Amino acid sequence: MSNFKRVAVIGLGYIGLPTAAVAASRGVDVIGIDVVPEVVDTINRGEIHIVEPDLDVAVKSAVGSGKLRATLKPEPADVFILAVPTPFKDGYKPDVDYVEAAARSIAPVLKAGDLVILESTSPVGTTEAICHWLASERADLSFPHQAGEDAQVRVAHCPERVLPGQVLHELIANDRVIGGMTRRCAEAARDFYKIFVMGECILTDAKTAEMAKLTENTFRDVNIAFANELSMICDDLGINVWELIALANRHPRVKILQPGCGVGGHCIAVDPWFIVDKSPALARLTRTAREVNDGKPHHVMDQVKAAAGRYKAPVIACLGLAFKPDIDDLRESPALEITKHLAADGVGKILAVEPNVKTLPKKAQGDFSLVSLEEALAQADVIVVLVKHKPFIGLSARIPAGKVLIDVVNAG
Ligand code: SAJ
Repeated sequence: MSNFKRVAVIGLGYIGLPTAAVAASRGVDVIGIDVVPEVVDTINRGEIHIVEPDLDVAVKSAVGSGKLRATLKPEPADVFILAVPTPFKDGYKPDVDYVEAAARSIAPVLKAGDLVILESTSPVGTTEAICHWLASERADLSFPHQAGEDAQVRVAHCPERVLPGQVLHELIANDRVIGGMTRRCAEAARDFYKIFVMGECILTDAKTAEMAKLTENTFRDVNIAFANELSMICDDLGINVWELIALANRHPRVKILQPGCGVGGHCIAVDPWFIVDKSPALARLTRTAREVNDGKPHHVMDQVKAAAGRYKAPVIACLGLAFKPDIDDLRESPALEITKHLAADGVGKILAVEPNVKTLPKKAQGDFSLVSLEEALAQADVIVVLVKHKPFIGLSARIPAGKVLIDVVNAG
């Protein structure tokens, strides 16, 4: 190991914090940098501010051993990992402002020999933009876009690919795509990841690595869109989409994904827009898939409204608010949006059930109440299963006669 004695991780969120903790567990001195004082304080107490299995133990031990320390201001290090959010702005334009701010924030402490790695999922060209931003701050140092292999600072992109809920395992086990601004930039980044990655590290250029990450999530989005489109066609034709998909998947070369109430989270519903933004005329399928998936919640709402119309003062139970099964993450959740909209549209009295959440954060609140599953089943006229959480599986047998069940996720 050890040209990499000190690592600075910029952005202590869902990716940065686990990465910092895992690197620290391998004996590297890690400084975690975040702009939010409460986040820094929480971590320095050995605690965490996000929900991810086993992360609490990893951070506690990393901080306890003195290998991980959080701070608000960048300090000198040998490797800098940028792991800040890349959301989109109005009009689905990628917002790389956090990346730019993070890059500029480390510029004052950079020195010859350092390695800068972008982990944030980013539009094609962002790694090169980082070189330009750094060069504009530090005319005394040379960067790969100017000096190629002779650059004093190396820059690479290594997109994170971990699945929320399995981050600590996937961080170590997954293969990594490493795109260097030059070959040696990629090799330096590989040497760093080899400290804790057991998967294979595959080297390429920065642009290809950027596009590879966007491609992975877009592949998922397009395939889920096909499943969602099928579900809407089947509703129209009176065909059971679950049976249909199970039958089609008996073909050795067919593997259709599962329809749902829409696509949520901060990755799959966002990243395809980065491709559309760069190549609007060519990315037709990618754009359409996004539109199909974003249209699915409206289809579900129409189904619920039609069912509720049969009752005078309908009570509707929405089962599941999280963005996918068996997690408590409510951000960018189509199930939550559907529940909020049904309540705001006055479709009836709305009850919500979310077994993974005790109280709703302010942002998630709406004109509905959070109740237990038993209460919801007893009170509601229309029961709509939006997320396939474990407690909802096999629910149809428990629905009292005379009530309508809309099972969007094949809870069964
Ligand atoms: N979904 C369906 N049908 C399916 C599969 C998923 O409707 O058959 C929905 C889910 O309910 C959810 C959304 O899609 O709303 C996304 O869920 P997910 O579990 O497919 O993925 P994410 O967003 O949690 O994580 C993805 C992962 N990417 C891929 O699997 C290609 C993860 O590896 C990435 O690291 C992560 O995005 C990221 O950070 O980009």
